[in-house]
Amino acid sequence: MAGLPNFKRIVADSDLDGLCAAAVLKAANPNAQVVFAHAALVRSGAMDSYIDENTAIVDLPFHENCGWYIDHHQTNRPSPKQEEEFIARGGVCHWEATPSAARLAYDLLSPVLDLDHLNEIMPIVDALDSGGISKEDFLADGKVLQLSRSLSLRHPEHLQNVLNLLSSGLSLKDLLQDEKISQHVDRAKSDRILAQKIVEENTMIVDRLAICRMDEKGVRSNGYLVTAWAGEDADACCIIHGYSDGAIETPDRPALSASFYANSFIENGQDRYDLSRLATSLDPTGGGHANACGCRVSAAGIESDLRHWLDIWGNRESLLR
Ligand SMILES: [Mn+2]
Repeated sequence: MAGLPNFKRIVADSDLDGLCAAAVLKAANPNAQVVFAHAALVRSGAMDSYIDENTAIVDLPFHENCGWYIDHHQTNRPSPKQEEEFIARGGVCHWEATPSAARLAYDLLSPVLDLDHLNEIMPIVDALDSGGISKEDFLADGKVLQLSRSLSLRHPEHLQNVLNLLSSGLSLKDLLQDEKISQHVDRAKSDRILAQKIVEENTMIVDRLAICRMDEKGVRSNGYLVTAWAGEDADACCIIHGYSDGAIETPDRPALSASFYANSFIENGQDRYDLSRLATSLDPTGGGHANACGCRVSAAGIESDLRHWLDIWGNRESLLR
């Protein structure tokens, strides 16, 4: 790999984007160990012992101790000073505003590596990670959307299985026919039916913001499920997940968190407001993309945080433009 850094370990986000980015890197170095995480775990320091100069970090917040940083989230981008210091001590930084981190990794490695088996999944990863899924495709809930929802730190063996199959050159079609994979894909399909019901029963629209309370429920939803339900009546949604007695280290009982998503199903819905200002207004470790981001719920609690976010939202034309 001329010009690209060596790495022995990959720390990647545990969604379809992070997994595909890790599959690209692992195709270049099949012996690399892949550790899946999520943004809050990196920001809390819980991943520190996995991160050194031989670690590539993809689709996650910047960490100065890694050797290779690959990401596309606006709020994760190291400052010019951070980047300078990082490079001075031998780090390699690839930050680009690509639709997905997997796309960035693919663009970096496809000149030196045969990645043709990923050609079919890449456009779907891009669309899923940047709000580019059409309402029609979302409602059709195809196998790749189901696969993407099946990926979670709650099922680490499934993450490693999909990763190994993808990085070893299996086509998307063959991957989806694998029996073990199918079981997880089917689980994601039926989970969505349950999540849909919870969204319908626990979402209210306040001032064109759809607020969905999935806390204490053990079910998760992405933004698409809520914005599809809200239709033309909301510009964005806020989803509360987790448990009041949860912790970020326990995937089965996560801490309370809020996710903000623009309504990508309405015209110009994607780039109307910078929602990351909501995600960082109470939690300095919050962030992500302007149209998809998240943060922890503060010690003040859900009701208090929601009032704060709704105050900002009420002034969105001046504060979030
Ligand atoms: Mn991503």
